[in-house]
Amino acid sequence: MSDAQRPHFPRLLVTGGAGFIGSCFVRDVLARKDGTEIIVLDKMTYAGNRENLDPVESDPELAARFRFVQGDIADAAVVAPLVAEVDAVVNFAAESHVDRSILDPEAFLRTDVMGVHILLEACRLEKERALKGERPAAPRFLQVSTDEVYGSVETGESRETDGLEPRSPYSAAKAGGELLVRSYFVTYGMDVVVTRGSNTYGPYHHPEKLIPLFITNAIDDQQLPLYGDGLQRRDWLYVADHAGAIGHVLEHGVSGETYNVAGDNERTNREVVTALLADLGKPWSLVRQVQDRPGHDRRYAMDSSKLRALGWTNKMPFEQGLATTVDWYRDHADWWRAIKSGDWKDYYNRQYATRLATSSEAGK
Ligand code: NAD
Ligand code: TDX
Repeated sequence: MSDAQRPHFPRLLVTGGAGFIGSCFVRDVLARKDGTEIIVLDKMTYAGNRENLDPVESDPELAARFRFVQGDIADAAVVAPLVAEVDAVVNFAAESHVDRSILDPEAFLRTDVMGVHILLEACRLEKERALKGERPAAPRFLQVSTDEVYGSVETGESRETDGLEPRSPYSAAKAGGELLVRSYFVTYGMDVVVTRGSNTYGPYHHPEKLIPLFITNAIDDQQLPLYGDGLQRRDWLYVADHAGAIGHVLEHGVSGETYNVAGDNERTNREVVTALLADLGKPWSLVRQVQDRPGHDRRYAMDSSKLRALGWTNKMPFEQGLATTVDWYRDHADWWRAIKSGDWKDYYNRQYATRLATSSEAGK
């Protein structure tokens, strides 16, 4: 392997690595076979799923460079010794669902703000150890953030220098987390980078989010609860592209900088639903117009020329990525049926029972 191909950070702590995007990052980085070793720290909330890491754990070569630890990023006693072992921390761990943040905000503050604080403190301790010569360098810290911190963007595209105007408990907590990260760069001179990704979709996506919920409901001929007029706009980013961008920023990002990761696939929710129903061969009559999400952000859109200038490009066109995703859910019914059982029913009823009972035809 040439020096150019050798990773700068060969030992990684990946927090939230049993979730949707984190597990894709772990699978893809280990599959590069460049010698990188990964420890995953994951609390295994309802969103964590060990099966997402099966492709790693069932391959002896990949498994030899992988370790799984169940624990909370907000628990300093768990976090500190793990951070001491690695060259970089990539923080995917979060409560990540806007609707759950509206039902129950507190868990979001604990993980998305306090958890980030605990991780940063552990990195700061390691920086002090590096200064004393007890380790070669301080760890790099990469915070995985979101386009939602910009708030609803009616026109144009958000740039990294724009102000943050989060509007849900989820996005407010994520904004708090990344502002803390920035403060550790300014105050303690720590090596930190932040990514802000667009709405991500693809295989292993928990079925509480729009695309996997609607695909799996439609497979079972269940109703599809479309919030409000369905004309909200999102920019869709394929999960492997998002994970690749995070890897790129980890390797090449300038310390203290933030990078937008856009998919450049802006669609209304109606357009997304139309496309996935066509892929599934299911009728629009499944769609119900239901009560809107409170404070629903109308549109997200970002300019990611800063990341492109760093050498990253987005590969997956939306229609192709969506068709691949639909096929994956068709082929992996055991994976999502296991999630859509047990506690899922309580959540689903809390979120949708009244909405569906008072819904109307969505009209095409
Ligand atoms: P996810 O909900 O699928 O996974 C989150 C993972 O974090 C789960 O495995 C969960 O068990 C773990 N976790 C939660 N709390 C934890 C804690 N206190 N300690 C340790 N582990 C904990 O989320 P995702 O969609 O994969 O998102 C990953 C990250 O990317 C999040 O930070 C999210 O804010 C960000 N993001 C997501 C999207 C998206 O569209 N999904 C877009 C932009 C940014
Ligand atoms: O049942 C639904 N009906 C519906 O109309 C659901 C679950 C969603 N929607 C709408 C709301 C949004 O306009 O679909 C759009 C997408 O909703 P989500 O999948 O819940 O995603 P969003 O709220 O946009 O947030 C996502 O993208 C940014 C992720 O969940 C965040 O973690 C990420 O930061």
